[in-house]
Amino acid sequence: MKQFTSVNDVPNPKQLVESALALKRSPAGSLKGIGANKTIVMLFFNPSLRTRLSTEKAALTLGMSVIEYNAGQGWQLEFEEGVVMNGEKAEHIKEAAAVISQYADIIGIRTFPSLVDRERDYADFVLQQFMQHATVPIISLESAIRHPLQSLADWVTLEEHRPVHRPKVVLSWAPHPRALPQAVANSFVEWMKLADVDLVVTHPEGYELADTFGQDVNVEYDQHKALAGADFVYAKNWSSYRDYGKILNQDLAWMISPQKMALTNNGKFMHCLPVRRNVVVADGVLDSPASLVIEQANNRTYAAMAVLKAIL
Ligand code: AN0
Ligand code: CP
Repeated sequence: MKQFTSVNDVPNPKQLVESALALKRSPAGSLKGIGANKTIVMLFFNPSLRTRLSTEKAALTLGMSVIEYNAGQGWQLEFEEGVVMNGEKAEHIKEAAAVISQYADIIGIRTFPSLVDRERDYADFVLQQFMQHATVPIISLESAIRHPLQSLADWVTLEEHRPVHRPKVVLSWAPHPRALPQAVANSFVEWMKLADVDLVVTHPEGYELADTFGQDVNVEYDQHKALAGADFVYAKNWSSYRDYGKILNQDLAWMISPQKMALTNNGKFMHCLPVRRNVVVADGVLDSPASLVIEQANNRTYAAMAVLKAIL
């Protein structure tokens, strides 16, 4: 594997899931040789709890060195070609990416979308600029439009809880007070299309995903109908793609409640975290045995280990 920015970079996604599951079972201390004398530099343009800690833990477990940089607080980067740099931007991406490549064997980048400029966000502009100007492999730690490490961990979690029948997996939009990226939802459907599951997406009108992700996906606008018989309920808020970056609906009737979970086939609850309690999901669901959210976060480590190992 040459880089990890979407499922399209993965030669065999199912095999990567199995690799993560195998790494989870590996004896402590047996993996240090894999990343010996290799360094990952992780750039965070935005906050992170899970991605930051789980990827660091994964790298350390493989024997790598880890350098983290709060890029949002560093020199402001210029991305445009041929600019007279006499404004706020102190350094061009050309030098920055080339310099970081001197210190890193792998570069990880977290860069959220603007939610204002749809064209630039959906070109995954910042990630693409790093890919163009870096000389080492790039791992997405969540870009403007995708969160592949999350989706890989989600698939691993689904496999661990897979029923004997082909499972029904429902991705449900849920309310949120702030405008959030579509990245988690985009990636989840992109990966689930390749998993052995029946995927249904439910959301209010106006929250349709971009064609790249939403095409060939079964959408049910009635959340109750969608949840009927679900084996897994994956809740996530995202802002509108159509009315780009806008909040069109804050109706708490879309929150995942114990009553909604009662419509499912003894379904498990999933969310990538961080989650707003009693807005996205009720306490009664999050605190119940049906919730897999902590195991999902745990599996982020094994997902990251599988990806780092495949690239190394
Ligand atoms: C981010 C998002 O929705 O993409 C990160 C999730 C992993 N969530 C928030 O900003 C709350
Ligand atoms: N799920 C996830 O990526 O969480 P963080 O934003 O805390 O990294």
